[in-house]
Amino acid sequence: MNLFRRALVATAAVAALAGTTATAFAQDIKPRLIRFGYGLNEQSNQGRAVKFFAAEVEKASGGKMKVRAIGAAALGPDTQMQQALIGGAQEMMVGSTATLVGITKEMALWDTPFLFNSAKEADAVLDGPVGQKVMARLQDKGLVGLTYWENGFRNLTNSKRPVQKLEDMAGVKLRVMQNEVFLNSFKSLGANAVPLPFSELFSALESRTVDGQENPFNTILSSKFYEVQKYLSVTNHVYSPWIITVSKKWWDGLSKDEQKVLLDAAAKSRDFERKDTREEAAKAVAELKAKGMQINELSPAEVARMRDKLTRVNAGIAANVGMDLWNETQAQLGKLRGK
Ligand code: 2Q2
Repeated sequence: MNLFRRALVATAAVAALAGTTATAFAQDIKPRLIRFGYGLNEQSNQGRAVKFFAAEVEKASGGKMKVRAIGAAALGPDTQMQQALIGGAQEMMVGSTATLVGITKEMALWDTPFLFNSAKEADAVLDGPVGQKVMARLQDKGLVGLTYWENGFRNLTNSKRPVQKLEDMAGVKLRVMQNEVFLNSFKSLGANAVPLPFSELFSALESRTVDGQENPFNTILSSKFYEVQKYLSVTNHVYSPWIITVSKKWWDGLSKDEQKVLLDAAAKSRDFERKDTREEAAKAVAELKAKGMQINELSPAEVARMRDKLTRVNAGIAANVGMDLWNETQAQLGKLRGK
């Protein structure tokens, strides 16, 4: 074998070994810089999953598509990043579906109190026809949704008193996410609900501008809310998804191969993120206790009272998202529950 042939054989062997890289060469992929913003810090479940996504994109594109991950709301709170995506000034982000309600009203479906009884139900509905339909509605507004991640079941913290019964919520100044469903839900529980972007939450709690907030265990831990909140009540009052979105302006200029790289990486990141989040959540209560939080469960009777008050907002949500979507969701949940 001459030197040239030997080199060729060696190259082919390397290419075969690095399967993904070899295909990337044959694909229609240009060098791309993707500014990917998110609101939590790098050490959070959100930060870890963005990092995973970035690595997948680089690998699958043979290093041509680079994701610059920008966390801790350095590009602004969710609502600001959404506008940057719509205008084409930023390529991608991950954030709360709740902050998208002002853009796509169907997103309010996910804010329905006690909609899901388990993460398994959430996965089935979000990844199924209903979740995909809601996601598709973003396209008319200049956004492309790729996948849902788990933010998680939300629990209540505050610095005033342990919330053990409905009446304990009275007068608690509670930060809520910026939409009508959250505002109405917590007003109906008797709290003094104040909408605030997540990026302003820690300092609002620290300065006692607000007494409390609600978020999954993971976020209470990663955002160090335990430093400024004493009481945690395990309410699991709603399941929050996160959603990866892309600027449609930018997306439409990508080749099919480039879009596929992003879709595949998003699907992989979803599985990584949900697993990682669930593992962390399972250990979080013990950690939060160790950090000094006083944690209480609610009695089944109190959960029922809260549920009763909260589900009074359901009719309004159903009307807003549309009865067809609402009924389809309920039908799927009925099936999942074997009814
Ligand atoms: O309470 C919140 O706002 C959080 O649950 C969200 O995770 C937050 O808005 C993130 O979307 C920030 O990127």
